[in-house]
Amino acid sequence: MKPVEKIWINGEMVDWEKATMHVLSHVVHYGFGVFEGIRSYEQPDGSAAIFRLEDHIQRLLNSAHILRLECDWTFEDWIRACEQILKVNGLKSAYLRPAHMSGYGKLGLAAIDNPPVSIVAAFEWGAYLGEEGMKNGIRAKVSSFQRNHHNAHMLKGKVNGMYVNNILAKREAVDNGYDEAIMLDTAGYVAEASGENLFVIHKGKAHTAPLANVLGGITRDSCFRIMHDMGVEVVERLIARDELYIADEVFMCGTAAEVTPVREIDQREVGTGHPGPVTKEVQARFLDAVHGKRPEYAEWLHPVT
Ligand code: PPE
Repeated sequence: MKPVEKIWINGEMVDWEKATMHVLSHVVHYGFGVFEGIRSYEQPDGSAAIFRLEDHIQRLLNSAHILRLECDWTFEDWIRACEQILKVNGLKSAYLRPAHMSGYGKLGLAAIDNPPVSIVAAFEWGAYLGEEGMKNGIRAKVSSFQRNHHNAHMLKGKVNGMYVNNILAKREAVDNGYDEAIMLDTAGYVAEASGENLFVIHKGKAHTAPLANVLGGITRDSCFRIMHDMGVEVVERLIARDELYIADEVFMCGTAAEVTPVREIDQREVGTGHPGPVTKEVQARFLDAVHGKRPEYAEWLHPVT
């Protein structure tokens, strides 16, 4: 991570090196906090635009609501903080990381009124699963770690502590020479990847896990719209593990990973072993949309002026 000048903390712009919090902060011990991952992109006129900013901020507030983590910053405050963080740091194409976390005060699970720590950071972050993966597809492994049950972890929230589950899966995959982990839900159906939602293309139709046990990805939602515009039907349904093996195409999508093709799963080639036509078209349209080259998706871009 390449440091930039400032990080927004509780309404102040703080120097990157001084952006610290107490080691006894509640979130450090129990992961009680929520966060977002957002990307901004340089536009053809040289300005910056944030992709689906309002949807990300709404999800941040929803996540806090799920945890009953009080937040004094309004929707508008978060929007302004995201715009400001890009401006003060002179960033255009960046990854933004807002977070709202239970801070320092009391320890113990019962602590409820510790003052929260709210941050928005922004920094450069290239292709999450590698440039090569974006182009030729990645290799994925079905994880031995199950996706947490939706009644154990509240999966509609982007909750800090919940990500231990995802990190276990990711590390296992990387330790075994794969790029990414695919997690099954507690009933054994395909849920999502460690940091992405997943689409299976079979016989011209797209299939993805229903929302109940996955994060409601904003990129997932964007892919729905793109495929609808391409005339590709999208079905939300339970997907069995071996459907991944016989799929024509599989791709992952998320803010960090954007749209990344999957060329191999558990040592089985997916389709031809190369990114397929639907995946390539979704990826191309998505990348054009975020870079302001598709007027029909202009509403997704929040200009930073
Ligand atoms: N599922 C999970 C578990 C997930 O973490 C993400 C985003 C998604 C799906 C896709 O959601 P969306 O970004 O709204 O399309 N993962 C974030 C964290 C990555 C990280 O390593 O940190 C991200 O992509 O920003």
